Amino acid sequence: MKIAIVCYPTFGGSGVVATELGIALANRGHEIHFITYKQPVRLALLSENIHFHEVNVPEYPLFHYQPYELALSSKLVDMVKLHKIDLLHVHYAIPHAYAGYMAKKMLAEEGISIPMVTTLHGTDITLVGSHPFYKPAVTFSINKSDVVTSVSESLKQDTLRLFDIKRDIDVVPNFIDVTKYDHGFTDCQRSMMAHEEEKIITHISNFRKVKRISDVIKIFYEIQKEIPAKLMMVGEGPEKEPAELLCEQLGIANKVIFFGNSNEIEKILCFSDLFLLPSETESFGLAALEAMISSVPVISSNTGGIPEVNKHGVSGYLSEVGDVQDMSRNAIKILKDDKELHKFKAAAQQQALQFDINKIVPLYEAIYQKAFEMA
Ligand code: GMT
Repeated sequence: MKIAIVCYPTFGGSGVVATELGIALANRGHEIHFITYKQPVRLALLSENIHFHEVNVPEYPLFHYQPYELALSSKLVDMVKLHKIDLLHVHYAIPHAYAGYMAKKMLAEEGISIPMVTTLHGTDITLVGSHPFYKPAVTFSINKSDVVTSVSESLKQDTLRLFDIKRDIDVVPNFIDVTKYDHGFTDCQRSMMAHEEEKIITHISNFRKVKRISDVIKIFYEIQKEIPAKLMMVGEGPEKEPAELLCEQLGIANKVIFFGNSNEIEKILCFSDLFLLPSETESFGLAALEAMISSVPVISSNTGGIPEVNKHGVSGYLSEVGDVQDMSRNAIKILKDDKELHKFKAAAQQQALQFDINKIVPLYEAIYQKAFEMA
């Protein structure tokens, strides 16, 4: 099948999922065309089966806002015709589902019928999409997609609650390529990051408000009072600077390392002992899954789709959003006893195996078949 994948090419979870899905589909013999404004960060190599088409938005001084949706839908029309693409799979409703639907209608005018699958990822529904300024367009493009998937049952319920949806939504969870985390390297170079007696705590995100970055720092502050530890902060975003300031105010700046964005997530997780994800809301929590497959237990909030991934008392612990004290207590409980830590590490990896890419990608292939029947 020839599939066009539309996504954000940056470090966000939706772009990561779209890219990994495209690579996996290409390995299964499909021809994949990524259509976005930059080559996706997790797409290292193009190949016979993996193509990238850049969407250019020419600057025009009259426009206060450059019309990306227009450029994207035009590019989709051109690429579908040029490469005889069979199906559009758009990730993140805004503005991709809207632009995809316009492309579909333009192609229909020329007698070309193409099914469109929309995958909802989270903030496109829970934060941005439900804003009154976007809501009618998001509702419309969800209702007009041939098949809609959401990355968790929780996100499906949020979508049905927040929008006037007149159709089914299929749940297809995020997934993990187990082989990527099956390290060829046995030495995680832990000693470069921490002394032997220190535990390594990690947080990875795009440092947006929704991630409650100050909770991450406060939880670590409590942990390091009882257990020698270092905190690895991976990612970039608006909350990074305030977080650095908070570390200085709390006198722990020498114990916290800010990495910025990284393409070496597997290596960082390889030497981590515990992962913190205290988000306000999280449709799935791909970062938690990446930690778990690396045998890193997760201390998280009990919100959105996280409980579908992180099992309380098994792969980590869940607490109410903002309950820093409970999260700190749970973290210390896991970290202070090596036997307990090992038990949680093994269980975290076991739980993550449920989301093995080889189980999930066939679900998307079945979704594509369904889209052809619906179109
Ligand atoms: O805020 C992020 O984590 C980025 C965001 C995105 O769309 O790029 O991630 C969302 O999609 C991921 C992949 O499906 C999910 O695993 C994340 O939980 C979700 N983020 C939120 O819901 C906040």
